[in-house]
Amino acid sequence: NLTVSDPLRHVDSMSLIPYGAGKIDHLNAVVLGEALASEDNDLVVPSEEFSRQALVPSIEKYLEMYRRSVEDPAGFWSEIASEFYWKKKWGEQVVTENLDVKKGTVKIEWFKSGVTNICYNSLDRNIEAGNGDKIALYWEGNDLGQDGALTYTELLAKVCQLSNYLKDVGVAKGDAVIIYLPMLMELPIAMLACARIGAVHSVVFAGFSADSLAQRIIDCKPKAVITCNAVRRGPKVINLKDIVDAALIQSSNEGISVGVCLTYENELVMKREATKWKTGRDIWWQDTVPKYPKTCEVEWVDAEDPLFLLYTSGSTGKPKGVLHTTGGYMIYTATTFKYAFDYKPSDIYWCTADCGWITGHSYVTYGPLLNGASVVVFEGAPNHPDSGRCWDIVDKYKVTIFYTAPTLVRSLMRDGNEFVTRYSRKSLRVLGSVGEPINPSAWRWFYNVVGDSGCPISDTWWQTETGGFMITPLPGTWPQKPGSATLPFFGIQPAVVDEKGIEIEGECSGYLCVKKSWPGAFRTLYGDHERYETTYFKTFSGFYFSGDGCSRDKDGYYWLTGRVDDVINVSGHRIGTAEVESALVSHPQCAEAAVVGVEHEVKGQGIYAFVTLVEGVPYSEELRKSLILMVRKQIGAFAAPDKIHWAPGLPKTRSGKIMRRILRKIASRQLDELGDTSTLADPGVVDQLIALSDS
Ligand code: 6R9
Repeated sequence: NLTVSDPLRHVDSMSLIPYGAGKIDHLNAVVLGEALASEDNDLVVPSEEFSRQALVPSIEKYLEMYRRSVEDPAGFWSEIASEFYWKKKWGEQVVTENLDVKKGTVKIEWFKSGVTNICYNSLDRNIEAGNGDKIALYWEGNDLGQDGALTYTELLAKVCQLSNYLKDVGVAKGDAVIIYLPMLMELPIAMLACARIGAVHSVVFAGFSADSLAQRIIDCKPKAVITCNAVRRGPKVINLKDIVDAALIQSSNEGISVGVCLTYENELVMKREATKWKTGRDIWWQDTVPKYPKTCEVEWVDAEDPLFLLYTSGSTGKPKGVLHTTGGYMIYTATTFKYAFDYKPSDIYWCTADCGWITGHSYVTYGPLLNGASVVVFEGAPNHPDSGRCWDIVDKYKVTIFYTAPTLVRSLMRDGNEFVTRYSRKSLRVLGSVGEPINPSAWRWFYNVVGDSGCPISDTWWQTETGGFMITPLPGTWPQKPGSATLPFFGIQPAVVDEKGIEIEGECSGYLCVKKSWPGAFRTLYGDHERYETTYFKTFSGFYFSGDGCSRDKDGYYWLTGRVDDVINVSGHRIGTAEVESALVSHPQCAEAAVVGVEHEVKGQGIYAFVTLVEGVPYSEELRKSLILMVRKQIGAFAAPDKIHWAPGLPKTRSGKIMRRILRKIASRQLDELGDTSTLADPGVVDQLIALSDS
C-alpha cells in the first residue's frame, strides 16, 4: 500500500527490501566488511553489525520517517527544529511556498517569525551542553608539522573578537562582507563572526582571479573584505593580497569603494613586510582583532533573514548570487549531516572541500558544528608532499568520516594503492563523495582500497542552490549500488520529467526536478528574483529544475548523469561555458569562441574551446597561450581550457545558432556520431574542423 508520497512507489516488487541487513540472498551482492566489491557485484549490502548501530537501522524505519516528512513536513521539521535554540518560536505557518510561476511569484519561507542565530546554535549551544572543551576545529597546514586546534570555547572566543571588530568598523545586520581566504581556521571563524552579528557573508574561493573577485564585490557591495597576505599551494606561493588590491581598484572604478580590508598575516608563508599596504583601508588582523573582548552579544535574526550569498556559475556569463536564509538552512544542514554520515559524537570528521564552495559552507562549517562535531580543516594540497597525504591526516587525527570529491578519488587511484595501504586508516567508518557522479570503478576503489571494504559510501547529490543533500545513501540503512546516489533524503520529492515537463513514473530517464520546497532551499538570486524564477522554475512549471539529467532504476534508485545545460563540471567545480567564452572573446585577436565539456580521466570533464580568430590573424602557439592566460586572468586558473581548437568557422544553423551538439562530438572524437549536418548554414566547416582536430 504505497502512497504517492512514497519514494519506492516506482518499484514494482519492492525488490530491495528482502536484501536488507543480514538477509542477503541476491547473487550479485556482497556484504559490507565481508568481501571486496567487484565488477560482478551490483549491490553492497550493509552488515548487520553496521545497521544495528546506525541512526536509521533499516529501510522500514527510513520509509516510516520519509513518509512522515512528506505527508506532514511542518510537523516533521518543527520537531527537529525544536532541538535547536530559538529566541522566539516560529509562527503558526511553518512553511509558506509557491513553486508554480503560473500562480504568482515564486516564494519559499520556513519557520518565518522564528528568531534565532546560527552561530549561537553552532557554538554557544554546544558549550552550554557541556562540550566547551571538545575540539571544534583541527587545522592541518600545507606542510607536514603545521597544525593547530581550537576547542568550542576557544573558537567562540575568536569568533566573538572578530564580531566585535566588525561591529566596531561599522558592519551591521544585513551588510555584506566578502571573505577571500584559504583554508585557515580564520575562514570558518570569519563566516561565524558574520553570522553572529547578522552580517551576510559571501565567501569567494581564493582561486578566483582579481576580475572575478571584483565582479562579486561590485554585485554585493560589501562593507568589508577579509583576506590574508599569501598562501602556499603545494610548492607555490600565491600573493592573495595583491589580487584583492587589484579587485578593489577595479571595483572602485565602478563606484564601489570598500572601506576596510582586514588582512590576516599568514606568517608561515610570507612576512608582512613583503605586503603592499594602503593605510587607512588595510588593517592587520593580528594587530587589532585580538584586542577585542572575547564575548559578543548575538544579533537575533528572523529565520528568513539572509545568512549568506554564494556566487555560482550558470549558463549565461554573469555568476548568480545564490541567497540562503538562516532558519531553514540551519535545520537542513544539521539534519542532513547527521543522517547521511550516521554521525555520532565520537566521530572525527574531515571534508576536503574548500569553504569557497557550498560544500565547505554546509559540510565543513555549519552542518558539523551544529552537531557539535570535531572537524578537520586542511589547508594544503592532497598530493603534497606526496599522494599519501590524505591517509597520513586520517591516521594523525583518527578521522572516522571522510568526505571528498570523485576527482580526488580518481587522481589518487591513478597514483597507486601503495600510497594508501602504507597507512592504517583503521579509524574510518563512513566515506562520502560529492561534486559529480562517481564512476563505478572509482567507487569500488574508494570502497575496497581506502575503506578496506568496510565503510559505506555516501554519494551525496545536491547543489549550491539546494543548501544540503537531496539524494543520498544513509549508511547502514539500505544496500548501495556503485555509482548511484540511491534514494531521496527526508522531505525531498524528486520528479523525473520529460522534455514537456510531464512527470514520468517508474523506471525511466529524464530531467531531475523537485516537487515542493525543503528547508535548505535557496530563496532567490541576489538582486534578480526574475532570473531565479526563469532559471529554476519556468523550464518545467510547478517544479524546481536542477539542471541535471538522471535515470531511475527498477529499485527506485537514482543515477545522476550530469548537467543538461551549458555548465561544465571540472573537478567538481561548476563552470559556465558562457563565462569561458566571454573571457576568450575579450582577447583582441579572438573573434568568436564556443566552449564544450569533454570527458577527462581525472577531472571528470575538461574544457575544450573552439576559437575563431579576427580576420588575418594567424594561429600560433603564442596566441594559444595568451588565450588561456585570458581565462586564467578573468576567472581563475581552475577554469583554464585544456584544449584550444582553432576553427576557421563554427558550425551554425541558418539562424546563426552554434550547434554545440556537433562541437561536442568533434571534441570527443566521436566522428561517426555527428548526426545530421545538413541544416547547417555551411556544412563544409565540419570537415574543416575535423581536419584541424590535431593541430
Ligand atoms: C554540492 C555541489 C552542483 C552540480 C549538480 C550536479 C553535480 C554534485 C553530485 C553531482 C552527481 C553527485 N553533482 N554532487 N552529480 N552525483 N553526488 O557540488 O554543488 O557546485 O553547486 O554543483 O554538481 O551536476 O548540479 P555545486
